[in-house]
Amino acid sequence: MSDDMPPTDDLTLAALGWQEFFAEQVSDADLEAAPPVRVTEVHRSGLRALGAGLDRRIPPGVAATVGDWMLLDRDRPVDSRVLDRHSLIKRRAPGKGHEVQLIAANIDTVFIVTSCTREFNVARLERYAALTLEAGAVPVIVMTKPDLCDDAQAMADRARTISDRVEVVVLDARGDAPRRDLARWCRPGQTVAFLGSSGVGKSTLVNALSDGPEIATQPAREADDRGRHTTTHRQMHLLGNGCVVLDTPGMRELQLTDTADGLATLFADLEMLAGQCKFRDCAHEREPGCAIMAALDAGDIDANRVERWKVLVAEDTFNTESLSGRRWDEKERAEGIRDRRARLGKGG
Ligand SMILES: Nc1nc2c(ncn2[C@@H]2O[C@H](COP(=O)(O)OP(=O)(O)O)[C@@H](O)[C@H]2O)c(=O)[nH]1
Ligand SMILES: [Mg+2]
Ligand SMILES: [Zn+2]
Repeated sequence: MSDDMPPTDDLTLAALGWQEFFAEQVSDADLEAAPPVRVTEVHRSGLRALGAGLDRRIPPGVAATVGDWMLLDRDRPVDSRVLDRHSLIKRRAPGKGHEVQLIAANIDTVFIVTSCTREFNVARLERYAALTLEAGAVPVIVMTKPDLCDDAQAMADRARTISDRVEVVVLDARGDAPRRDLARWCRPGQTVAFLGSSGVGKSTLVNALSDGPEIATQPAREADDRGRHTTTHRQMHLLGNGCVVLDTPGMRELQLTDTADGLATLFADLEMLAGQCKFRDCAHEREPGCAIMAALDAGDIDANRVERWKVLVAEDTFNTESLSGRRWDEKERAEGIRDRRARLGKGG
């Protein structure tokens, strides 16, 4: 973090995305004692939090993530009270550790960014969509780089088969398309986040949206020589229109945990069918009375989609149990998940 940041004296809570949901959690006395601040940056060295006329660095140790609202304890910032979240995006931390990593809090809309190139992968999009639904945010798939693809619409049609709960927008991230086509979600008081692999255009989208009177909160040296933002860590940008935008670095591995509800929402049609299987613990492989197998045989549902659903459910079940303390053999885990992935032909 840098000390040469522009002044934030004229910052208001509204510009930071303060909503009724948070106001309802605090009394006048609370506000008197400890002003609300929002976590706008997460670094290894700690958090940065902004409030009305406030710009504070908070050392590591407080259980907050980017997007969180806290009542700032001026004397002991790490003791600041974190307000209840209306949404929380999390994943299983990469690596062998059994930990949950908080990605962002209090996001209204998640733009799941993919490009109309070889990067496009339905299984990965489903993974992000389930995570977003579980978090309590609205997923929107944004497909960039249509100019680099022969048939972007065909690709978009594939994305549209993911779920009727998820809208798909195709746009060139450069220029003014993002402002126009994402305006429905980027309204004053809303907080939106861009998730997706590295290189798909997330920062380009953020730049396109903030092209204009962005409230400058970014240290100069973290913008490149043309003044554009680059992404080294999770950071919120305050747009002039009162919308807050979170840019994230690409996540190489997105492991689900505690995502049963999100998966059930995303795959509502399959979950409903599964409810009609004869056995409650039906694995939909070759059990008698399996409604999923029957629908497959009848050609009513897509076999690949069913396989992807099973992969995600298996992974979520495994991670959820292991993170909550159940001891699994690493081999058992690797075998179960790899088996299914192999059948799919790719990692997703
Ligand atoms: N042709 C084309 N290039 C794009 C588009 N969107 C982004 N890019 C380029 O893709 C590269 C990666 O973009 P960036 O925003 O840094 O991706 P991020 O890693 O997701 O933040 C940059 O060179 C962008 O100019 C698009 O719609 N069309
Ligand atoms: Mg970026
Ligand atoms: Zn079944």
